Amino acid sequence: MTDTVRDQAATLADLVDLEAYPLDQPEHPRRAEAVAQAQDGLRTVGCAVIKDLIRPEAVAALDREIVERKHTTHYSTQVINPYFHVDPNPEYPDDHAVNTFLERSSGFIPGDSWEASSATDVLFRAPEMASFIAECLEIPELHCYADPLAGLTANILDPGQQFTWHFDTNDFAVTVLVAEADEGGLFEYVPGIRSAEDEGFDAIKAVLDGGRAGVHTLELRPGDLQIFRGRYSLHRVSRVPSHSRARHAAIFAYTREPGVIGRVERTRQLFGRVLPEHLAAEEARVRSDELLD
Ligand SMILES: O=C(O)CCC(=O)C(=O)O
Ligand SMILES: [Fe+2]
Repeated sequence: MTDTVRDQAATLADLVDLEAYPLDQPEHPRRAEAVAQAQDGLRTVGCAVIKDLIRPEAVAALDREIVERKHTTHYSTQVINPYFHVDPNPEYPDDHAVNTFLERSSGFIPGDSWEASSATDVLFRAPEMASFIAECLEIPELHCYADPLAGLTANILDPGQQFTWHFDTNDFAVTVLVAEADEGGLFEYVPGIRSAEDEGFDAIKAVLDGGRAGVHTLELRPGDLQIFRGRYSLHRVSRVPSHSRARHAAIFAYTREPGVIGRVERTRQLFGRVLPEHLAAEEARVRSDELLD
């Protein structure tokens, strides 16, 4: 099995525990049960965890792929507000959420580091994964995020690093924890702290200042799949202490519409470069809401 994953393109059956989660059988009751549980989590707290979806041998293969590509990680230490802005905004008071900046010191392995036959890419692009996740999110269909850098990534938190409180620009994110820290590196979130109509600045500020009201800490183990609505839920990965192992998470981005590409400025911030696709998409972009980012 390990050799299969390493030497030739893996199949869904090599990667996913199809016995427990028959993603390849749309009518199977065990799949329906997993979908129902995930829908419940997503409706109530904007988060679902599908425990042990990835087979243990496959988790090892995914981590090997991350370790092999770790030299391509774009690390950046920045002091950001929850909207990924780095500069103060004079329209708001100094003690406002918009003008509260915290350290983000993780790195991303970009999508173009994985070739099409890699286990990570096969898992990301499996149609059974996209349709399962779409059902969990109760949306008609999903497409792999077409961004060549941000579609498939790994989030790397080396010892000493943290990914501070922020919102995602995508409505939801899909994460597979691949290697956990010995300590820290915990995913924490505040469900629905803002909405498309309400910025929720006061509640956000309280969390940035260390308040714990509404904060959930997720129990996530390697091989678990997390589906998370990060557009409206403030979230972070807590600091990995300097004496711990690194934390590695594969992040799969899917979009409702095909052909979506990320913003130029954000791409440069996260990956240190942009591709021609990003510049072209910037021209054509249509905003979907009026939120700050
Ligand atoms: O590494 C994770 O679990 C998620 C990190 C995150 O929130 C992000 O990449 O936007
Ligand atoms: Fe995020």
